Amino acid sequence: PRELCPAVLTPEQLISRIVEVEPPVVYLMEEVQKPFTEASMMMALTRLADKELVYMISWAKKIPGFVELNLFDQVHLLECCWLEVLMLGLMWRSVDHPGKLIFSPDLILSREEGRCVEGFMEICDLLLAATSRFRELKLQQEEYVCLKAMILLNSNMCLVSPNSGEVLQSRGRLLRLLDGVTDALIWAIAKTGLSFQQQSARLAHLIMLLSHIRHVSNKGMGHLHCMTLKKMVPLYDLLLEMLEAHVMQSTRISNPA
Ligand code: AOE
Repeated sequence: PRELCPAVLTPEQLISRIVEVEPPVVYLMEEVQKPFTEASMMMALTRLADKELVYMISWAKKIPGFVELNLFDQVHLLECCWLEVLMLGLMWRSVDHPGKLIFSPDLILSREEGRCVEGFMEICDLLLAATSRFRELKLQQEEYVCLKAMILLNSNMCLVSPNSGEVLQSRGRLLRLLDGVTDALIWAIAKTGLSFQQQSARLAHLIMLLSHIRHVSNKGMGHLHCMTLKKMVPLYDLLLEMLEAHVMQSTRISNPA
């Protein structure tokens, strides 16, 4: 029946909806005593991520169509993509500040400051490299919000094998949502007044950056896992399990158990 279908939005309407539901910039709002120690920097980053994750959940729920997916898919998508989404947000905040990572307006780090956390500089360099690429491309806000929604909706594409009607139906809705966001991104790129050829190239460049972000996220998960084992990140058991699930996933191919 018609009333059960969400009204189909035009690309323009979809983008303005996604722009409207952007989460606010989060402040750490704590005195961070410098110079940082490994523990104090990890503590600050964890507190920040903690606040951002709360906003991320309500952001996802406001993406048109997301709450119509089955609950397991909603949870699984968020589990898969949270660090990628945080990282893309970080890149967007940092895009006009070459060489700096704007974790929050009150937590700005350069790669040099990353030296105090073991293994952090390597991740910083990957984050800074992707940020520079976005700067070169002059990423627009409308493109940014589409990419972020794509990360969310594309994050568990290959994981669950549909084995029931309900799962299959939710999967179909997910693919349609993803198509909607793709159309929105294409529309946003078309607005820039580039030639057809250049529009296609820009779409390809932006989407290729998503695989880089997935890569940095996998590296970051591994790093976070090491830090957690060193007791540098105060994590609840449940979060710890979630993190371990990620690390096992991304190492499964390289060292099969
Ligand atoms: C990137 C962006 C950002 O805004 C904040 C942070 C803070 C920490 C940073 C990370 C980042 C970049 C990569 C870093 C990492 C620390 C080490 C790593 C630098 O190299 C992230 C701190 C994260 C702490 C929380 C970890 C547990 C969260 C589990 C969440 C989960 O699995 N679920 C299901 C909740 C999903 C809710 C949406």
